[in-house]
Amino acid sequence: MSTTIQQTLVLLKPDALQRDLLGEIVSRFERKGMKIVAMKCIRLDERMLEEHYAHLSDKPFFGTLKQFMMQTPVVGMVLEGYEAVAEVRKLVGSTNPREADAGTIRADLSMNVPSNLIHASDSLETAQVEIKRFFKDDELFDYEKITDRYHFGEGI
Ligand code: DAT
Ligand code: MG
Repeated sequence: MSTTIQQTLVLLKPDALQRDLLGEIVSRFERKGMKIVAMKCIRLDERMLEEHYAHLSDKPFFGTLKQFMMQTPVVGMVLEGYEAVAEVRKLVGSTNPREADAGTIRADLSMNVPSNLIHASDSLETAQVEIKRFFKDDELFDYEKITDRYHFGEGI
């Protein structure tokens, strides 16, 4: 089976910051073995959110969602690893935390939308667009982790 190294975008939402869960969430990705290739605080504005959540612009909760996302800065991260897009979504869990599988970030640590702690890109195409939306090329770092050497051949 062939696997590919991918990058994906994560945003730690204002509820993660307010509830002091930034470290807990980052730690889950570190323990999983994902590589953090970018990380910074971002103050989202209306324009960025209208682009980022364009697929929800006709929903009745769109205004509330934007207000929620602007309450505090968010923490943006780019994570890298084998099949990173799907792997990160798996660790994050379903949109509604009460329907998410136990063991996921949303199920373990949250109760409701929109305060489900974290955004993660939902496909490789989306990830590429979202990384560019929030990070400049020179904010992404290429480096070797010792664990990179544990993968041989195809890296299954
Ligand atoms: P996801 O974040 O799992 O990719 P999404 O892209 O469908 O889910 O929605 C983006 C965010 O919008 C979601 O994380 C929380 C919020 N949201 C979605 N459905 C909602 C609803 N019915 N009421 C309030 N907020 C909602
Ligand atoms: Mg989404």
